Amino acid sequence: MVHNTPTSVVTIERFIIEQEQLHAHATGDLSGILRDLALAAKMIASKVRRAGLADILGAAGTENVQGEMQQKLDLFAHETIFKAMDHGGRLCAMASEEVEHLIPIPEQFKRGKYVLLFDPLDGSSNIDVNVPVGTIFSVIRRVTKSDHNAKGDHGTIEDLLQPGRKQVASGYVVYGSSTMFVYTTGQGVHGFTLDPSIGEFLLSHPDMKIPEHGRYLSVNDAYEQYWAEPVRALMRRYRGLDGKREAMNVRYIGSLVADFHRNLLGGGVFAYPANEKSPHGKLRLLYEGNPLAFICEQAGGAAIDGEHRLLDVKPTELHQRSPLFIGSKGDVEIARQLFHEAAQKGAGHGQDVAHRGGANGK
Ligand code: P6P
Repeated sequence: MVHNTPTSVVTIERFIIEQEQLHAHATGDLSGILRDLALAAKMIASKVRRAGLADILGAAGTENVQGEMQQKLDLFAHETIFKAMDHGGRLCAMASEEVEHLIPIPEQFKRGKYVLLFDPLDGSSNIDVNVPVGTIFSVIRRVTKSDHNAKGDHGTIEDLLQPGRKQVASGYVVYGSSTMFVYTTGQGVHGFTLDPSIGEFLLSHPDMKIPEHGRYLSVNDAYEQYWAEPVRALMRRYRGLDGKREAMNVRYIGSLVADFHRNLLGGGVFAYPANEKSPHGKLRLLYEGNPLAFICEQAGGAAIDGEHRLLDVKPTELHQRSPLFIGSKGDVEIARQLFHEAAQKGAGHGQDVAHRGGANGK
């Protein structure tokens, strides 16, 4: 007997089209960007999967091959995304963790109404120990006008330096035990798992939500000696040492996308505070913090740089760093309140640097 059950197989292409149809005025440009990013993700995944083989093959010259391979992988991921995105006529500029300045759309291609900012392969130093790595991306509508050129005018740094709340889409790819593509366009967060046997991302995690309070604390406490006292107090709270919260399990693998993804599913907080050695924190606002913050808020979580919502920070530099506390809303709120109380008492907490200006790419 044939069971005419509806196909449970929803590819990312089908899902993107169905989401687009929810918006009467959608032109299909944003859908095209997401589809092209999914293609780039598949190409990067196939290379990342074989990185280990290069290590084995390069056993004689492990260091050289591995070093070149890592560099190649970072640059391969950058080139793959650039070449997947430069000709679609939907972008007017790009920015990448791998490139110091704004990346223009090549002259021969039409320019469009969006900008793309991305970290092509975050955590690539983890590849040689087989720890999951990730790609992170952010899409924002241009603010500069474009009607002086048949192909559309080039985007400017002004189009890139917008607060995270202006994002129209963001997402990440985690190259882990499976490859997942997770994104939002402001209508919830949806996760797709790559089925290598057919080369398609299939909907596996519709409408992802992060628990209000979480199990996991992800922080590198090797920096404890460099943290301001309020940060130390916060970590004592998360560890249940002040009796005001049940202790969280510490899970930290030093790969932002992998740590964030686990906390999105299981609940918890990822924290990379500013410290004496990194007074602006380590993570980049525009193509690491902001895209994950958009995802997190859409999943019911929160993201701050200290006392303030991360998505409200007005960027001043393309590669500026920001402190980051991101995850379960209730747990991030603990951090915000604690920093606010410290600020009220006049005790420095060293976070919120971007709000005081002077945040720089250094
Ligand atoms: P630390 C990887 O190098 C990375 O950029 C992120 O993926 C990760 O969260 C962070 O740095 C780890 O930094 O200082 O704890 O080694």
